Amino acid sequence: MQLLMSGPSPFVRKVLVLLHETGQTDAVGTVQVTAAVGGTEAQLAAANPLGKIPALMRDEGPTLYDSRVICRFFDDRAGAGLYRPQNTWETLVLEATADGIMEAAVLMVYEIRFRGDEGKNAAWLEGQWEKVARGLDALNARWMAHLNGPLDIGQIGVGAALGYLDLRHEDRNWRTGRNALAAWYERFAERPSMQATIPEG
Ligand SMILES: N[C@@H](CCC(=O)N[C@@H](CS)C(=O)NCC(=O)O)C(=O)O
Repeated sequence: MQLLMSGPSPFVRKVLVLLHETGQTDAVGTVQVTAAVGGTEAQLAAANPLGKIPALMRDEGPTLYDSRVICRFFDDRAGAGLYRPQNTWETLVLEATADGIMEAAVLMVYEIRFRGDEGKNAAWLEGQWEKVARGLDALNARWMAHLNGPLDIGQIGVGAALGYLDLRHEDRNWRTGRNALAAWYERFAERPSMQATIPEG
């Protein structure tokens, strides 16, 4: 199997962390591709019509895309139980919250990349950051018991999202006023799976 990816993507990191946590890194090769709005590589466009990473080309069966689908596939493959069979809906909402934070944070990067500092729409950027901030507030206020429980895909998503904020939005100081979440991330970031997947670039 081949995972189409690019280093800094938080959605890719979710998959990579899950692969480490479930002992499946040897089952997958990685292919670096350019995933850019308006500049999608042909290989990626052929694998995923949406032109987004991650995409997983399998030896048998069609290509899988969207990190949620790929994570679920590898969880199932390993019988890892990272979707908490006893608490699936809560776990999926936590994963969706993490994904939403990533989406807004990635869109902010695209806005600046495409329009530049001169042309960027400040109100739109702030609107995206409000989504991030509200998501972080919810995590800090309501999700700490879940985050401190047994490892699951929701925690992996939150770890990838916070790592991306440190990489691309350090100036926003997401830790301020969110002590519980910040303390949780300090510990979570020490996991070997997180250390092995620190994004670059
Ligand atoms: N919902 C998707 C989002 C993936 C996504 O937005 N990936 C970004 C990179 S971080 C991408 O490929 N962007 C290129 C584009 O939108 O054309 C997932 O969970 O995999």
